[in-house]
Amino acid sequence: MKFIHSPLHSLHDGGKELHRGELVPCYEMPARVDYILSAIARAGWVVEAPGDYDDALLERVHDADYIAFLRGAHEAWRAEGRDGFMLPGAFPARGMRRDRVPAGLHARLGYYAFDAGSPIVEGTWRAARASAHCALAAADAVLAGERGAYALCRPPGHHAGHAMFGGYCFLNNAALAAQRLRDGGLERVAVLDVDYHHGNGTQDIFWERDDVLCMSIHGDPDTEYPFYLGYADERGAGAGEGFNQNYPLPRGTDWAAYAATLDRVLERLAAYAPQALVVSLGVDVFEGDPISQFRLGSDDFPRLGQRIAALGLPTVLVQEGGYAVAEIGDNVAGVLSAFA
Ligand code: Q9C
Ligand code: ZN
Repeated sequence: MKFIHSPLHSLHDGGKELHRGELVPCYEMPARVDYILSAIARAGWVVEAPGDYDDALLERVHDADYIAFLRGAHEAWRAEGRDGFMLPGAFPARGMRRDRVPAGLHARLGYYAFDAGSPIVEGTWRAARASAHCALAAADAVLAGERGAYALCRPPGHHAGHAMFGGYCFLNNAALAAQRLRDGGLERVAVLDVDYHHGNGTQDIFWERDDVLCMSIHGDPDTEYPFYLGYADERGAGAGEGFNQNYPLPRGTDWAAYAATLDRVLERLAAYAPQALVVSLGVDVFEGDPISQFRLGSDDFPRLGQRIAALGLPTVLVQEGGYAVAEIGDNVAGVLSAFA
């Protein structure tokens, strides 16, 4: 098993997010990685840095103009005489134009964002790029024959769509890993998203495709972020019909109820007979998570890992959410212990 991490993640720091009408320090903070690294070290596992990858690879999954926007956004912000974190304040809602990308910086910011909770700072692009490289390197390790590889990605990725950012995510690391596995010659890849929040970005990217099965178990979007996607009747379109599957669960779901759904999901996933698996590993399903509402205990994470590992598939695990910072390391290591 390989463990991939880049210290460049810490360049993405210092922002505030709009949370229930108030600007608060970001829940998605660099210290999350420190706790995960400590738990990895305690387990005796060794972390490696990813290699460098050409930006053109990001366009296997994302829109070229969107990538160019992310790359240049903060520099343009500073060129306008501003500094610090960028947050959008206006979005193209129903009835408004989404068929043209406006010219102005603030207009483009709102066009590509879907919330005001995902600030861009000076180092965001470099951190997001390094995070994507971790996922690509983990996919490469699995292509080279590793049974498992863990990408300690930060910022996370599963909310980032083909041409949109939000939910603390800018580049979709899990989607990039899945695409890398496809480009490496595997014909069928499955993505299993166990983060508390629906993986709307991954769904968006693979919506019309049958070569990447997307399954997500998450808090019911009727009350949980991202609210406007993640319902059970979203099943994909065209060739992708039936290859997107959502399993929303109510607030307060505990391990017993979660495991019953998980078993059903794993059975359907196995029936697809994928040649590799990508896990969007959010541990914000933890009972102590400050922004989430499931009730999994720390003892449940090894159980979660064991059930996924029992599929026996070559597996890339990609870090997504988890905001109970003091416990995040043990919870992640609990899942990984089933693979390592
Ligand atoms: N401040 C992940 O777990 N928060 N993202 C909604 C706005 C957004 C979570 C309230 C939560 C995003 C990767
Ligand atoms: Zn989450």
